This record gives sequence, C-alpha cells and structure tokens, in this order.
Amino acid sequence: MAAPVDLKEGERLHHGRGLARRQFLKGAALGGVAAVAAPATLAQTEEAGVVAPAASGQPDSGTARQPDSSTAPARNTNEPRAATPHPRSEEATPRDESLTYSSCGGDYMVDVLRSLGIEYFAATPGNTFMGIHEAVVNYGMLTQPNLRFITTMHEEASVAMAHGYAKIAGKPMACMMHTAVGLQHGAMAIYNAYADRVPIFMMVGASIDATRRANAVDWLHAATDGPAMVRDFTKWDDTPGSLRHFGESAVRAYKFSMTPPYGPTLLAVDTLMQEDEIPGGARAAPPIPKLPRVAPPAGEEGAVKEAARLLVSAERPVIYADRAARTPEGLQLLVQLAEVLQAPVCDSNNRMNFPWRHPLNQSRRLRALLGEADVVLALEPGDPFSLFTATDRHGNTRSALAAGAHRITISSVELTPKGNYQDLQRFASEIDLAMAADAEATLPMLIEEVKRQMPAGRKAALDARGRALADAHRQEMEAARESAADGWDDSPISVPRMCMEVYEQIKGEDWSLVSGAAFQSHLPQALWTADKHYQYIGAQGAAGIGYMAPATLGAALANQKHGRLSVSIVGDGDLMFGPGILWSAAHERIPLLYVVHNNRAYHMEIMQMQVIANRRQRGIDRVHIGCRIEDPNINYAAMAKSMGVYGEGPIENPRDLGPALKRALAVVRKGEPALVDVVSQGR
Ligand SMILES: Cc1ncc(C[n+]2csc(CCOP(=O)(O)OP(=O)(O)O)c2C)c(N)n1
Ligand SMILES: [Mg+2]
Repeated sequence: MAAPVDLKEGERLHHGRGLARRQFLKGAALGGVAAVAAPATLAQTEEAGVVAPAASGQPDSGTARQPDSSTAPARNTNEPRAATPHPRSEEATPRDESLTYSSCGGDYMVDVLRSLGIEYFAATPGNTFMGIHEAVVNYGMLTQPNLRFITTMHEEASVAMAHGYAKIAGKPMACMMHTAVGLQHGAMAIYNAYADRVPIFMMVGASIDATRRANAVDWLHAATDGPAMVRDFTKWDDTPGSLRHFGESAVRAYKFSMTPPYGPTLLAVDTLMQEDEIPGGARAAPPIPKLPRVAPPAGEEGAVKEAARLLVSAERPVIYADRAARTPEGLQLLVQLAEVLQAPVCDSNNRMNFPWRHPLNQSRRLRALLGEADVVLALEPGDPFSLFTATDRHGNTRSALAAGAHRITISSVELTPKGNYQDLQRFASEIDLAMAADAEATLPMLIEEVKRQMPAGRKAALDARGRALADAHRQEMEAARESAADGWDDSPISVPRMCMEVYEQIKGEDWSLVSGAAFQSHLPQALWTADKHYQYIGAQGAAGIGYMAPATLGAALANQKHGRLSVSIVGDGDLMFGPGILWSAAHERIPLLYVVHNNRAYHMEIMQMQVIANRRQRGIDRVHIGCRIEDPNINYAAMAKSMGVYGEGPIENPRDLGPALKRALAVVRKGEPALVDVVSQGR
C-alpha cells in the first residue's frame, strides 16, 4: 500500500496538523518547515478549525517542547519532527476516572457473537458502542476463535458489506452502528438487505438511562426507540434490558435472520450494559443460550403432490427461479428438478440459481416460453404480478400466459408479510396453488414426487423436449456472441467487450463475480460459463444504488479464505455513493478486482429521461443534464491510488484493456485490491 508520508500509522494526522499549525502561526519565520509543508496541509488546519493561541507571537507548545540543543542529538531541521500528542490534549493520556473493572458486559457480548459462528464485525466507530468495540479489539480479536474488525467509512458500507458477505458465506456477519446518526446512515443498505432476503446481525448503541448521558451530543444521539426508524424493513428487533436478555435476544435475532425468508435483525444494545462491570464479576456472566439447528419451512405434502401432478402432466412447463437457491444445495436441486422434467429454467439472476451454460437454461427466452407455457412453477418470485402479466407501453395489462395455463408459486416471503414498504409488489391473481414455504427446502420432496408420478412411457417425449431446448440454448448463445462483436473496437469501450476482456483474464481460475450484472445487460450470464453457487451473487434487493461497491467487498471478504478470485463490475455512479470503501479494501487487504463500468453517467436515468422527453416531444439533447458525471471527469485510478488501492486507467482504447486487467489481477492474486477504470458505453 502506498502511504502518503513515510510515518507510522497514527502519526500522520498529528504530524500534518502540528506542522501546518506551526507554519500557520509563524508564517515566513519557519522558512525550512514551510518549504516542506504543502498548501494542502494549511487547508487541513483551517478545515480543522484550529484557533491560533500563539498568534500574539508566543511560541506554540511544539516549539516549547523542543529539546535543549546543547544536550539533544543534532536534528536535521529540514526534516519534520515526529509528533507526540499535545500534553494538554485528551489523547495524551486517557482521562483518569478512577474506575477500573475486572469484567465487562462487552466481553460477554463478544462470547455470544462467537457462539453464533460470527467471524467479522464491521463498523464506523461511535461512542455508544465503545463498550463492544473495545471488547472486540482487546478480547475478541486476541482470543480464539478470533473476531476480525472491519473498519468502514460509512454505516451504509458496514451494512452493505455484511449483505454481500452473507450471500457468499451463507451466514450473517455482525455490524454495529452508532445510535441514531449511524443507524440513519445505515438505513438504505438495511432496506436493500431486507428486500433481498439476506441475513445480517446488526446492533446499534442505545443510551437508555438519560441520567447518565454525559453531554449534549449524547442527548442528540439518543432515541427512545432507535430501531423504530428501520423497523419496517428489518425482520425483528429488540432492546435487551439485561445481559441475560442480550444473550437470549442475540440467539433469537440470529435464528430469525437465518429462518427463510432470511432478513436483517437489529439489537439496540444499552451503552452502559456494554461498558459496565458484570455484577458479581466475569464468573457471574449469564450462560450463552444454545443456537439450535434451524430447519426451514417446507411445503405442505398435499400441495407438493398437486404441484408434481401439474408439472408431470404439462406439455410445456416452465420453471422460474428468483431468490430460490439460498445455498449451493439449492442450485443442485434445481438442476435435478429441471432434468427430471426436461423443463426450461428461467433465472431472474437475483441469485445463482442455475448453471449459465446448462442446456435447460433458457433465461433469455422467458417471455417467449411463458407465452406458450401450460404450467409455470415460480420459485420465490419477488414480483409474481409482472411475471404472469404482460404490460404494453400504454400501461394496459393482459395475461402473459396462454389461456388455461396453471400457475404455482412457492414463496417463503408469504410467511412474514409487512405492510409499509411495498416490496411485495402488486397482487397476482389467477394463481392456482400458492405454497407459503421455502422453495429450496421444498425441492427435495417435489423432485421425489415428480419422479414417483412420472409415467415410464414419457421418456421419449421428455428427451425430445430436452433436445429442442438445448438447441434453443445454443442458438441464444450464438446470437449473444454475434451481437457482442458489434462495436468491438469502439471507444468508449463497448460493454460486451469490457465483459469479455474481464472473462478472458479470469476464465481459467476459480472466480467469483461479486456484483449484480443487470447494468451490463446480464452479458456474463449470456457469454460466460459458470456452474457454482458462489460464482454470482445477484444485485441490491431494493434497487438502492450505493450497494455494489461495498457489498462486493463483503463478498470478496467471504471468498478470501477459499482463495477465490473475486471480481466486481461496478458502476461509476454506484462507486461514488461511498468511495471510502476503497480505503477499507486496502486497509483490510481484501483481494478483489474492481472494474469500474465508467460510462460517466447515471446512465439508467438518462434512459428514463429519454423516454419522458420523447413522450413530451421535446427531443433528447438535454436529458444528460443532471445525469452525466463529467466536466470534470473523475479519475478513478487516481482516486483508488490515493486510498492505497492499485489503480489502472482511465482505459479508453479497448486494446489497452486486456493488459491493464492482467496487471491489476497480478496485484489481486498477491492478496490486495485493485481497480481498473474502463471508460465505457452506457449499456
Ligand atoms: C439510492 C438511490 N438513489 C438513486 C437511484 C436512482 N438510480 C437508479 S440507477 C442510477 C444510476 C446509477 O449509476 P451507475 O452505477 O453509474 O450505473 P449506470 O446506470 O450508469 O450503468 C440511479 C441514480 C437509486 N436507484 N437508488
Ligand atoms: Mg454509470
């Protein structure tokens, strides 16, 4: 990692400020030092609001502390002096409170987290959770099994990292937010995770006893019911009143988050309960409740038999998989069901549900297949109305299915409905059979039942169906390849060229695409070969931008211990919601290749503006206003470098892209993050 100045960690800030302050105070008098100090350091001083106590000409304390030149070794006065904290500042020594503890609630909380199998803890620090923070770093990180603290630069990044992590690891990571203000920052990312049905173990500090709030800020950061602001889009929350209560609610929170539909849960943890001594000492800490094996809800037997009967007797069945494969097992089960039926599978690409090059993968033919289908099985459909309904450009709707077609849904979301946020989408009528159950847990029974009911004489017909579908898959792929060649040598670089150059570099390795691919028109799904669950993780959930860059890093963190090569194609707009994530990537040394799909725009919004302007017959020449990210262009490679991440670009010539990716991947293979800025087309 490149450090701006060769000083020890922690010394940089004091050093820069001290130097600048002296310069600010003494002006031309400190000629030698002034020559070293850059104008930026002065700006830093002004920004920090340093008041000049010695403006009258009194020496500042830095000068006062300088050793007697007769006794001290000679110092090169051109070199800045390494600072020690200002003696009068609070950082010089901790405040003496005459309080020492031999136990604390925070350590118990750490033990509870570890009992749940939590390995990572992400946070932007805040004093309402210092009791846990200190316990993590001084206890959890130093004793087995070690917790790892991930430092983030925004609470949205903490939550989104945990979101991406869970989609690879299959379990929650912990993140902690500062009361009120931190939770407000985290809210958007929580909504994404909620709508994406992803587990996160979240905690927020809570200053409950008003008589022990120390100052005005403590009051400003306190809320009577902090979790209320995100309750509409968390699966469950609680505010424990004792350590024993914390233990029980932590296990319950974990259990709820890992019971389909998965979701984020939140504990508001009393600041004093974290900080204070355990009454009676560590040995009097409450027991840690046992986490049971959590069994997901499967479909009712009669309903499963009925679904099997419809599927077996169908001439043109279609399987639609949305957030269906929660685990690698889900993908395998879906392959089994598809093969036993020789039925097409259309994947929404919200999860890695089905191998991309399996001949029965017909994702790009969804609309055509639905139009001919006689039975549709929709697994965890997020939007069944849009699936079963065709809407024309005037907003008129009609069934997307032929008359008489049967509709079956299996959806765990129906088990825990909430009413405010409208993530359930429009009500889909005409469904014949709706199983309120987890699709993955229901698949084994359904497969068995399909096999049991399948007449022996159907084999030839099934084989013929399979062959026709395999032909269609081949043709689709050939068409996608042909269309990808359009504009191959263009600059800005075409999106297919960008995707294929990336694939060319990673295809021989154990790779994992840790970003959603909708903004690349799902070209990886059309052109790459992938058959493992961890090779793709889907997108935001609630389509909230700012997710991709941090979620990607969380997923890469989960991939790290498996030695997988994590690659993310991230929008320039998305990245700029929270570019500080690059610093976290460098600081934590998480190997990951960020490919910036730099179309210098919120391109999605340009497309929407074009439609509106056209409708109003006003032309499209001004629709870029408010949507382009240019003038000035952002140099993402320079931005990455400034935070210690290897950067390449801006790459404008498609011929330069392969070599740039190769150099960046060499860095990633060594265990560090890298970024390649690809100046590219919209979609
Ligand atoms: C939090 C949030 N703000 C705004 C939007 C509206 N929005 C949807 S896509 C998009 C553009 C994102 O830009 P980028 O990541 O560069 O992707 P591009 O469309 O350019 O490929 C925006 C602003 C949103 N979905 N979420
Ligand atoms: Mg963009």
